Amino acid sequence: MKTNRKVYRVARALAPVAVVFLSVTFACANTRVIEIVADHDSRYRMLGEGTPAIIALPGEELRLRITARKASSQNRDGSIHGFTLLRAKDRTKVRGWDFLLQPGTQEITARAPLEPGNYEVVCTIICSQDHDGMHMKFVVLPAPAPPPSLLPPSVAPSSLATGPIQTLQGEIADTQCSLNVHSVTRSHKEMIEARRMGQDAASCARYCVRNMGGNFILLKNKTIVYRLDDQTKAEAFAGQKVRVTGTLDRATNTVHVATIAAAQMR
Ligand SMILES: [Cu+2]
Repeated sequence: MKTNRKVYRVARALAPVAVVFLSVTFACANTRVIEIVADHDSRYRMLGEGTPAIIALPGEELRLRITARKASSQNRDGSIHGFTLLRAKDRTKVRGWDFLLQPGTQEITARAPLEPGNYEVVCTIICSQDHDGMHMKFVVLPAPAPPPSLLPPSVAPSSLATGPIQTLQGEIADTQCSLNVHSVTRSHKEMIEARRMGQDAASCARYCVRNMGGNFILLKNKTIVYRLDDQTKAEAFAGQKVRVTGTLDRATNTVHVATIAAAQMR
C-alpha cells in the first residue's frame, strides 16, 4: 500500500505534463499502444521499465499489445495467463477488464477506469507456482486538464505543437562533454582520464553541470544531442542509459520531457 501511494504521488506530480502529452496524443486521434509481455516466469514486463506500470487518463482508450508466453501450467481452454484489473483499495474487479491470454501476441482495446487512483493488474490463471507474484501497477491520473494559460512555459501548447509523443533512448550526459566543450570524443573519457571531473560518467556529468554551467542532455548513439527541458528529472539519471518520452521541438532539438526511466535492455 505504501508503494502504491508513492507511485500515485509521483504520478500526481507528473499529471500536468501527462495530461498535456496524453491530450496531444488524443488530438492526433491515436490510441496509445502499450506493449506488455506476460512472461513464462509468471511476471508482467514492459520494455525498458524495471517495474512495469500503466499510467492513463480517466477513460482513456488504450490498445494493449500483450505477448503471452506459457509458464508451467495453463487453463483447459488453452489460455496461459490472465489480465484482470482490480481496484487497489478493495480488490474488486473493474468491469470490462477481465481478459484471458492465449499464447502469442494479442491486441486488446479497453478504456481506463474513470475514477483516478491506484489499480492493479493481476493474472487470474494459476500459471505456475510463482503465479501469486504476477501483477503490475495501473494508475489513473486525476482528470482536470489545466487551462493552457496555467501551464508552465516549458509545456505551453505553442512549444508542444512540435510533434507526436515519442521515446528516445540514449545516455544522460552534460552539454560540456557532449558538445565538445572540453572533450574531443563527445564523451566523458578525457575528463575521467584527467581525473579532474569525477571517476565515472555520472559524477562527471554532475560535476560539469554543477560547476561548469552545463545542462543535462540526452546523448543518442554518442553523436546526437537532445536538450531536455526537465533538468531535475534528468539529474536523477546522470550518466545512465535511459528512455525519455516526450515531444521533440525540432527547431531547438529540445525534448519536452514527460518521463525518464532507466533503460533495461532485454
Ligand atoms: Cu500468469
